[in-house]
Amino acid sequence: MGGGLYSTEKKDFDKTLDLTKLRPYGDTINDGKIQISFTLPVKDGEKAIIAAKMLIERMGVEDPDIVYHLALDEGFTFFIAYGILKHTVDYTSLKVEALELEVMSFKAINEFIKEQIGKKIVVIGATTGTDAHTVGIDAIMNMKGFAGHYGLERFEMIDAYNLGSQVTNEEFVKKAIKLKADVLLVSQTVTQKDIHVKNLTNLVELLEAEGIRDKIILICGGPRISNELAKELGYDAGFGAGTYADIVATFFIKEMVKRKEKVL
Ligand code: B12
Repeated sequence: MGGGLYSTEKKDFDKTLDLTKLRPYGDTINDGKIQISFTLPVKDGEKAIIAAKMLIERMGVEDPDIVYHLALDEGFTFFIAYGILKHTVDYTSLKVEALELEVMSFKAINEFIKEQIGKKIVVIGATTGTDAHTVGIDAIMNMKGFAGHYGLERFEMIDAYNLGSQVTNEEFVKKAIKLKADVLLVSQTVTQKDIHVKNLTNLVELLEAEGIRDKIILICGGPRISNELAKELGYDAGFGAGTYADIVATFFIKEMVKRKEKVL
């Protein structure tokens, strides 16, 4: 019997996973297949498709196939394309600042604070700058919490203040000083034109100018925030999508104790 579309014959596919030459996976290991989508500010049509293919090839993607294009407006076209990525990365050479945490339970966190810290922890959270997204910081702070995980306001040993959104860095720092904050939680969702990087950096500068950066545990979070980026910007940690209050609380209570032990 011949091959055909639904053949169950064994093909001689590449099955070697070489982590020094990591490539995307589509149907089989090392096939490099990816999907890309973007919009071009030109009218939909044959010329736009050719331009899209040329751009994709310049990204290092071979054999581009435009599988969908849609006129968004008179002068804008949206594309979805498949192709084969030529590039590889050496996964074994990567050194990433990943947070390795054994997440504690709600009960264990309260007990740990009572026993190891001996006072209520003051935590202030806000979405800062022009960013209006509140759902992320609310998920971490609000009493009812998120996806079955209580928020920080629910913890007996945490005094949690949620300042809401569009809080200026100046207001945030003022509040931190007034309430003698132990922990600051900053949420950033909008990343257009790297506005989050500028805003997060400005907060660090203000805290340094006030001489309180070292006295505070400074944490940022948001869907496009990684621990790697946070460290780069001068934060103690960064958390992305899928974070819950217990995860971030485990980090800051352990960090507080670590700092206390260093002083002794
Ligand atoms: C709801 C929403 C809005 C609402 C927000 C209402 C509100 N009260 O929050 C409104 C309509 C106001 C809005 C406005 C805008 N939005 Co909007 N919005 C969204 C949407 C649909 C959902 C976001 C959300 O609520 N997620 C749910 C929460 C629970 O998830 P999360 O934020 O990731 O939070 C989790 C983690 O990231 C983490 N986390 C978050 N913060 C923190 C902080 C700390 C300290 C820690 C530890 C963890 C942590 O924990 C959370 C729980 O796990 C997204 C698209 C999407 N589907 O994601 C777009 C989206 C975020 N918005 C977007 C944009 C562009 C805008 C506008 C600029 C649009 C415009 N042109 O006007 C404006 C911005 C206005 C402004 N000044 O900020 C873009 C952002 C693109 C980018 N990367 O910059 C998105 C991705 C949509 C898109 N695909 O284009 N938006």
